[in-house]
This record gives sequence, structure tokens and C-alpha cells, in this order.
Amino acid sequence: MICVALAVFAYMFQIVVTGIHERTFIAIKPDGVQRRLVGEIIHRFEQKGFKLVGMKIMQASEDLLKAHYFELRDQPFYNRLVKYMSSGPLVTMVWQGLNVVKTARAMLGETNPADSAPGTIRGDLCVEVSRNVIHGSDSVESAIHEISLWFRPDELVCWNDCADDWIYE
Ligand code: D4T
Repeated sequence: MICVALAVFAYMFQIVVTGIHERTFIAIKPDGVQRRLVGEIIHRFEQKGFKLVGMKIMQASEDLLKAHYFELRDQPFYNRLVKYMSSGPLVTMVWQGLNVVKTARAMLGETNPADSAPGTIRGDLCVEVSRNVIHGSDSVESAIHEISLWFRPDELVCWNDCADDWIYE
């Protein structure tokens, strides 16, 4: 428990000192996978300058999704959401970069695609809230929690990005 607390503290400290190590959890939902939007979505994050440090295709269990959506357990759409999210493969990813949590949410658009501006992923690629193609962590704390829920530490890769000097001053 103390080790986990120290690891979280060290990670938070690193984020505050050098924000380029911030990480977020992104999941392309079953509709995004079925509609062949995986490449388009990865392309947007790569073009922005963020670094991919983890990725897998997987079919999530209802238990994992219930843990992920725990805060929504009293919402009327919760059961449908869990069933739908476990109905087909997801592509889960961890992206890293300066302010990546907040910037990724802006790139995603609003939860309801109808409220999402053109140019955002949901504004461009989907129409209905229950088929909004992608999930992104909504805070640095949620990102840390969600990454630990969906990825083992050895599934994340630290690599030297030769483009860093052209993306950061
Ligand atoms: P996710 O978590 O998928 O990135 O969505 P958001 O963070 O943008 O929004 P959320 O947690 O409020 O919703 C989670 C998930 O539930 C679906 N949903 C949402 C739905 O099917 N019907 C609804 O009325 C709402 C509000 C879509 C996203």
C-alpha cells in the first residue's frame, strides 16, 4: 500500500515538474472498431504530437467495465452501456505528452456527438451519445486509475522519441 502511494506520488511529482510525461487512457469503443475508425483516431493523436506508450485490442469483461464505469452505476443507461461495451472488441491505448488529458478531451469533443464541434473526433465521426466511438480520461487522477485498471505496468513502453525536440522547446 505504501509502495503504491509512493509510486503515485512520484508519478504526480514527475507530471508537475515535466508535464510532458502526463499520460491518458483512451479506448476506441466497439462502434469505432467495427466502423474501421482505429487508424483515423490513432492518426489524429500521432499528428498532434502525442506519444503512444501502450496499445492492445481486447474484449473487455463486464466486471472490468463495471469497475471502469463505477461512478455511473446509478445512471439509467448504465446496464445498456456495460452490455454494449462488452459486446465486441475495444482498442485501448495510453498516450503521453504535455497536457495530454485535457487536450485529448478537447480532441474527443463533447460526450454527446450532437454537441461536439466539427473537427473533433465525435463531431466528425459519430451522431449518437450511446455510440460515441471513443473514451478518454477526464482528469489526471482518473487517467492514473484507468491506466492501472486496463494495463499492467509491463504493457507500457518507455521509448525515446526522436521527434521530441521538434515538438517541445
Ligand atoms: P466516456 O466515459 O465514454 O468517455 O464518456 P464521457 O466521459 O464523455 O461521458 P460519461 O462518463 O458521462 O458517459 C459515459 C458513457 O455513457 C454513454 N452515455 C452517456 C449513454 O449511453 N447515454 C447517455 O445519456 C450518456 C450521458 C456515453 C458515454
